Amino acid sequence: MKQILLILTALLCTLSLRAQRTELTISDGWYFHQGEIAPEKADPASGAWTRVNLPHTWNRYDAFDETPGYYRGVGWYAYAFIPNGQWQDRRVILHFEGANQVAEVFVNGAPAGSHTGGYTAFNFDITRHLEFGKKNIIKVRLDNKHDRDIPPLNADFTFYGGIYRNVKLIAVDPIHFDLQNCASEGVFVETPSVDSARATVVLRGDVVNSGDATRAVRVKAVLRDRQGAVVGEAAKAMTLRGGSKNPFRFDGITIHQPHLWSPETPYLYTAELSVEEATGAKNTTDRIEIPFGVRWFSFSGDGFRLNGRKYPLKGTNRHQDFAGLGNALGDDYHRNDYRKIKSLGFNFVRLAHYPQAPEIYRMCDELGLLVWTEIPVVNEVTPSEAFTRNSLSMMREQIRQTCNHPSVILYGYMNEILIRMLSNKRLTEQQRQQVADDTRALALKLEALTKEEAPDRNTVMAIHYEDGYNKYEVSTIPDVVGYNLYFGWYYEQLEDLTRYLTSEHKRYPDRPIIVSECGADADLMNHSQIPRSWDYSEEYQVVLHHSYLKQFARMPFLAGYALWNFADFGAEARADATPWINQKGLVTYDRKEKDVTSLYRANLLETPLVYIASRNYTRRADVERQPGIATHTINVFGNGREIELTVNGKSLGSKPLDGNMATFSVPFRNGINRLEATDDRGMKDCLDIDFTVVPHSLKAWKGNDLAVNVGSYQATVAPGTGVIWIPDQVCTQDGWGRIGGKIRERIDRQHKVGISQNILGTDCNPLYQTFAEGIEGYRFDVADGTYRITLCFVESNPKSPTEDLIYNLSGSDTASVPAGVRQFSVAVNGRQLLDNLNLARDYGNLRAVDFSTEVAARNDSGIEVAFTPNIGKTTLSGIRIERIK
Ligand code: GCB
Repeated sequence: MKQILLILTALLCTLSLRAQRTELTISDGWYFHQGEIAPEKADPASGAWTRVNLPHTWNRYDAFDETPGYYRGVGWYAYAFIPNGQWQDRRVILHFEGANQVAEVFVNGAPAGSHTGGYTAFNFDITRHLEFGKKNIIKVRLDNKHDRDIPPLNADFTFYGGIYRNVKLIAVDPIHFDLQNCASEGVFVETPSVDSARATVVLRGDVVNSGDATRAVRVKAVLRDRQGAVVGEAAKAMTLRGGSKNPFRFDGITIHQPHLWSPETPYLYTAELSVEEATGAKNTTDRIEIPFGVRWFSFSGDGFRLNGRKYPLKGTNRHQDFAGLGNALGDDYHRNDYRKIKSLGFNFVRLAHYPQAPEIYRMCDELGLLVWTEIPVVNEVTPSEAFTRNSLSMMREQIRQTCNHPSVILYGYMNEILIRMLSNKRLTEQQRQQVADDTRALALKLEALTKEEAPDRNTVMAIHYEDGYNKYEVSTIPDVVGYNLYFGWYYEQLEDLTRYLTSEHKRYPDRPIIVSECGADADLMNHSQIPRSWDYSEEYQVVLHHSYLKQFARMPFLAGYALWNFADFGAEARADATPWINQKGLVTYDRKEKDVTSLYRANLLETPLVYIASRNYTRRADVERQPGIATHTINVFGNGREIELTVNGKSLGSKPLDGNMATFSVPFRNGINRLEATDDRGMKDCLDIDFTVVPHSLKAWKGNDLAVNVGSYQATVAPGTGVIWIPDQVCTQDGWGRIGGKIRERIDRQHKVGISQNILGTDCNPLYQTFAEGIEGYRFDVADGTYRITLCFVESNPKSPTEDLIYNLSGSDTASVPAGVRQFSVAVNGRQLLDNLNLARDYGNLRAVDFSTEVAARNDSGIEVAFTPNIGKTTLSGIRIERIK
């Protein structure tokens, strides 16, 4: 009897399980065709399609090649499958976690639905189109072309096209929780009142009966704690007519003495919701589990409070792409990022500038990271009905898809939305007012919608350093104002941060203020002993963040900060040290740590830490300052009080950690130098630095490779080869250096040296982006011997024709050389090496051009390179000598 009962129970369980939801991720073996597809090629097997796996973007490569722009247009996807025979009497939903940006979906040729917006999930009930027992084809026509009615219009990130997130088939009983409420979970968990004694939980949603017959059901909710113990329950009987959708709501389930969710204790309860048939076998027709958290928070002019205590938000922004993959990242990549963010000690993330993958919100709940999530309305709005409609629907989708997550506290709807208008000097005041009015009108609608949809969250927008937001009353609309501030980078000095924020706080004492962005670009190849803005060095990035962190600590009225950015990210229009990416990441595009990462560790973590910075610069070269010794600055980060540093066992003394950092001037000798840092608690770190000390007088030089980054005050370590191009210098007596010529210093972007453009034909932009123009000579007083000398050039004159134009020129005679282009000759030790070199004519603008030759230094001649101009000014970007014998 007992056995029969067991078998019966097992059977009932299987039956009821079979009746419940099945989710199947369908990522592999899709077909893809870039562009519109001709009718004769419509069959994915026609050969016009390639096989791809999802996540996929068609801009994986072209957003990173040397041709400006990337494909923005149509792409077709197809997926062939035989539907699971057990799904015959079920509803089948096709669910996309995200596809950029307009999707039209067809099943077996019939339209199944369309969706606008590249960053939120959407789904369609495809049941009626399915044919069981045979092959079915899903096709998706996706379009990422620029569209004035779809946000984002323009922004500093790449708008990759493709189905770049997961796609799922979901099979459910005809009686189920609504899956088509903006592709959300269809059930919403709210905690309208929480304190440490009790939490009130509200559950609401809709049950759908997509069958024909009327059915009687019971909707049940069970709340469980982490151990599985029941902490609340509710149930409701409902009669569902065929083809109807029926709302339910459980008010006032109370959890006593709740475990509060916070980044330190991310405690999650589970709400189990089920629909059961009220008659017959009482099958469970649908069942979902929603993790939820219990916490309360508030923003004021005095900062942020979580669960009743002041809680400064310490966070980072994060984009969703990765080197070599574009934005087509599997969930593991996302998980790795968020684990890393958490491990650095942050408690807050801003998902700039769009909603991100669902797995991310889940991770943030679980890891304990507070979240600001926003829709991609960036830089400007289009005053059209369609733009407004699209923005509102993105916000509605974002909220419904993410509001069950306790981690989410802020819904954002605009980033630097007046930047185009405020920076356009040609606009009249009337035109400006018009733009501001249009923007305000949209902001007010988004604000109202967000308040209606998510009354228990706060609204936010991020503005830039411009009083226009106050003047035109745009910043007065959201609950919280995020300030994207780049003092000491795009403008003014580092310390102006405090001046400005303090004055904003004085003007608007009730305004909750977050620093929503701050940062500096840095490339692992650039290293500077005199770090300054726009040098892309790891060292300046440290200077900036160090200063900001100290300043934040002195402004307790701030709700917090989110630095820009966790990782470098694709920004196709940029051409900095490494082109096509924004390099303000703490980690590189492929997630290597920059120095600054550990400054944050030291600042945020309580576990004792000592860290000698410059892990990416352990092979160095420089000129001696005293015989045999070159002096470089070394930063040590830590969270103790004091650091002692030794080099090769010799103490350089102790220094207090100021803002988690102590800076030492370290005398390096040729070869391996062992650095050891010890703090007042006995915590240690050590690092070996392999230093090549170049003697002042090259006669005594024992090395065999001396490479100089001409026109630059910083060192560049070439990626790949590791060649160290040391800073340039003016020629010294008995030494080496530049004769004549001028370094291009720009004063628009602070004090940047050189140009900010991509250089073709090299992976080492910084070598070519700096140069000496009008240079007369370069001298190395080396000992007699045979050397290889390499000269590096680039044509940087913006007036030079592009390559295409060049090939239209009639000939190479000087008469046809366009104005503004240079032509010069180069001789090495009296022998003419380059005769009338014309970079623009022969190689085009902004292309790296190297020449090398052997040169003999005899009878104390050293090596002397002479530049003679014929047209315009001479130029030189890099010079290198290698000893052959
Ligand atoms: C900003 C923008 C962000 C950019 C960043 C930068 O203010 O909001 O999208 O990437 O500056 O690096 O310039």
